[in-house]
Amino acid sequence: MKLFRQKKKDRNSASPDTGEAPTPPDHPPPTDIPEPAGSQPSGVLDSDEPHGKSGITSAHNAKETGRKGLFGRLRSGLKKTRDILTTDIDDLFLGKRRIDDDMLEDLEELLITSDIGVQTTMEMVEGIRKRTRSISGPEELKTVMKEEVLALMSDYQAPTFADPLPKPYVVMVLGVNGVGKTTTIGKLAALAASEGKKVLIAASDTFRAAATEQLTIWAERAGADLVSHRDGADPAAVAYDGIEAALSRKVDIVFIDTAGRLHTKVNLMAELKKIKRTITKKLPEAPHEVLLVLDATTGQNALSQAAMFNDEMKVTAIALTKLDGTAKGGIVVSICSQLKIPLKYIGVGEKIDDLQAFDPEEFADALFSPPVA
Ligand SMILES: Nc1nc2c(ncn2[C@@H]2O[C@H](COP(=O)(O)OP(=O)(O)OP(=O)(O)O)[C@@H](O)[C@H]2O)c(=O)[nH]1
Ligand SMILES: [Mg+2]
Repeated sequence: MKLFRQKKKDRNSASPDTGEAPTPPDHPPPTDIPEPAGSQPSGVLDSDEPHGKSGITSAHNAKETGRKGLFGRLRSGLKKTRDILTTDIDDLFLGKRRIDDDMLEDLEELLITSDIGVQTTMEMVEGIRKRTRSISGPEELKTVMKEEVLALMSDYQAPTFADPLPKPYVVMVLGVNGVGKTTTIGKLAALAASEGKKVLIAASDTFRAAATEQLTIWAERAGADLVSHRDGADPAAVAYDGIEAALSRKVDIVFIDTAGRLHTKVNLMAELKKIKRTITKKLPEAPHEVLLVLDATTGQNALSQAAMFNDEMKVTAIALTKLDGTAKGGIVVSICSQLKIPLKYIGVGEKIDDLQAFDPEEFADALFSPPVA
């Protein structure tokens, strides 16, 4: 299994049109970059994984240990969301044996609190309503909910492999400021490097002061080359130079970091398009992946960000960050069921190995599994 794969077909057609552009969350530029947990990333989901689906391969030997570790991190990251979906469901049944309308209403509220979203919640509750006869206690309800969640996420279709990948394989990374673009690039670069890929990062966020310094640290940590210009330089020129360097150095994968905010949204979109046009001049089929980074803690706002970027930039994949510690993990179900863009990666922490390939079954397991004794 490989980290970077191509899509089977273009599933990037429709996305909900929400009109107004969302306001980017304000966040101060990160000054303190968390230390990696180990000297090497430990991302592991290999061909022997139980679900046999998407996978991030690692050069590590301790596959099983790593897998358990990753699942554990996913599970603990989702604790707040799981508490809503499981503990609170136990409470719903207090003094009752059967599901009634009041209980379904309370359930709706719980699901919306977890940021599954109104539309997705309605679909899910409808599915549960049809099956109430077979539910006579909280555990059965959780089982049914897990099945409903999985059914809603079934739109997700793991991309198929195209080996060998085009070389260089160019991933342009987008998202509003503070969502975790640079961090995700650092994590992905480290994973790709651990698979033996030669990686180069182009520092095309020349807008925010210190963005290049932050990326330099991540590149060093990941063992990747970096192409950068001075602050305020033309981001498209940096990307162009990055592709040129990648071609001459025989690089396998290029990540292009971009700004999350310019003076206006119009400026930002114009700049992103210019970067795309410019790299196409050097490499006509690039970018091979337009990866949108979304922050799970922004909840439903993430969906409108996806619509906005997709309209302008034709997003081909999503990375969802900050699933650790949020009570809004239900957004994953919304993203999978409402967007026609594959959710490929999830971020479960700030460290270099806190990134996983998204697997719907594993996610549903982590969301509904009972506490470990
Ligand atoms: N808890 C948690 N924090 C994360 C995760 N991913 C990123 N962060 C943190 O989010 C903050 C912003 O991350 P950046 O990678 O700088 O975000 P960015 O999108 O590049 O931001 P701009 O360059 O300002 O647009 C940093 O403090 C990161 O450590 C994650 O999966 N979990
Ligand atoms: Mg950044």
